[in-house]
Amino acid sequence: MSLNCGIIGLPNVGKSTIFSALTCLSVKAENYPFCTIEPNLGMVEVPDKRLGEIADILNIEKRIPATVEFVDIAGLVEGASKGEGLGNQFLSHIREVNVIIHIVRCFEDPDVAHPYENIDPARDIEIINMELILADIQTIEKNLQKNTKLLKSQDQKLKKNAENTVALLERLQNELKKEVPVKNIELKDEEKKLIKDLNLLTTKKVLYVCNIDENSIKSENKFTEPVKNYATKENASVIEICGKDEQEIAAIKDEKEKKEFMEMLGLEDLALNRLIKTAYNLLGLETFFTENGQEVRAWMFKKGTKAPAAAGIIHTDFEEGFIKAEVFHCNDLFEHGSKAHIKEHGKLRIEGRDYEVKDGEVILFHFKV
Ligand SMILES: Nc1nc2c(ncn2[C@@H]2O[C@H](COP(=O)(O)OP(=O)(O)O)[C@@H](O)[C@H]2O)c(=O)[nH]1
Ligand SMILES: [Mg+2]
Repeated sequence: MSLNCGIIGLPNVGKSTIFSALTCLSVKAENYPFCTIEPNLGMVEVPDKRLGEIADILNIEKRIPATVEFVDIAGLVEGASKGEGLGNQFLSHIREVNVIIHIVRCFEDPDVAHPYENIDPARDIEIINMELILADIQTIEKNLQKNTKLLKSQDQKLKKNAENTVALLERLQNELKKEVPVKNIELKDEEKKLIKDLNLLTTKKVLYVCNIDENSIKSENKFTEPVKNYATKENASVIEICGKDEQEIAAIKDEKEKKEFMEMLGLEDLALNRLIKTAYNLLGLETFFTENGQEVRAWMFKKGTKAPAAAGIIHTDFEEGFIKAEVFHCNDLFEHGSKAHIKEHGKLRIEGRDYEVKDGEVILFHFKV
C-alpha cells in the first residue's frame, strides 16, 4: 500500500518551494533505508498524533509512521502534450501517481516572473488541465487504432472486447474534446476495467493548492475564489498554503522556536500537514496500527479492507496464512490506560476473515506460515 502524490503546476507557482518544505519536514533516514531521495522525489511522514500517544502508553520508544511519496514534477508548460518543455517526460511521471497536487499561483510578487505576466488562477488551471486532456486524447487515439484493427479478428471474444472498447473510447474522446475530464464521466465498473491500463491522467484525483501570499493568511486572498469555484465544478478538493512561510517554518529544527514562529504567524498547524491529510482522505485511506513490544507502527489501508488483506499490507505471507486478528481501538487504550484494562473491559476482540478493519485500530495478526 503506497500513496504517491505528484506536484504539478505552471513554472514559478511554488512547486519546488512546497516540495522542499514537505520533504525537509520529516523522515528519519534510519526508518527508511530504502528511501534514497532523489532531488525531486521524497518520502513524507503522515502526521498522526495517535501513534505517539499509543507508544507513550505502551512505553515503547520506536514509532514508525505511515509515509507518502511526493514527486516534484517539473516541465509542465503549455504545449507539453505536443512535446514543448520536457514534453512527454512529465506526462509519464504523472501517470505513475495516485493523487495530483496541482499548485496554483495566488501570490503577487514582482520579483517572481509569471509565464503569462499577470496572476489569473482560473486561466492557469485551464492551461495545465488542457495539457492533461490533450495527453489523454492522444493516448486514446493510439488505443483506438489498436482496437479498430481487432474489430476484424476471427476470435469472437477478442472481437467483442474490441467492439466494447472502441465504443467506450469514442465516447470518452468526445467528452474530452468538450474538456470534460474522464473522472467526471459516469462509467460502469466493467468500463472502468477496460480503460484501467491506459492510466489516463484525467482519471486521477486532484487536490488544488492555492499558494497564497505571506500577507494574506489572515485576510482574504482575492485569487483563491476562482480556484475554489473551479474545484467545486470538478468535485476536487482545495486548500490554501503559503509556500514561503511553510518553507521557513520547516527549516527551523528547534521545536520550541518553530512553535513560537508559527504563533507569530498566527498558524495552529502546518498547512503541509493538512495537505498530506487531505491527499490521504481523497483516496479513502485510513490508518491501523501494529505493536510488538518493540515498535509501534502506522499502516495505511483503503477504507473497507478486510482483515486478511490488511495483514497482507504488512507481509504477503500474513495474508495467505491468516488465522485471526486480535483487535482493540486506540481510543479504548486512551480511555482505559493499559492493555490489561482493555481486556478487563471486554474491549479486546478476536476477529476473523470477514472483519473490516477500522481506522484507529491496533491489531495483532495471527497466521501460519
Ligand atoms: N512571495 C512569494 N514567493 C514565493 C512563494 N512560493 C514560492 N515563491 C517564490 O517563487 C519562486 C519560484 O518558486 P519555485 O518553488 O521554484 O516554483 P516552481 O517553478 O513551481 O518549482 C521562488 O523564488 C520562490 O521563492 C510564496 O508563497 N510567496
Ligand atoms: Mg521547480
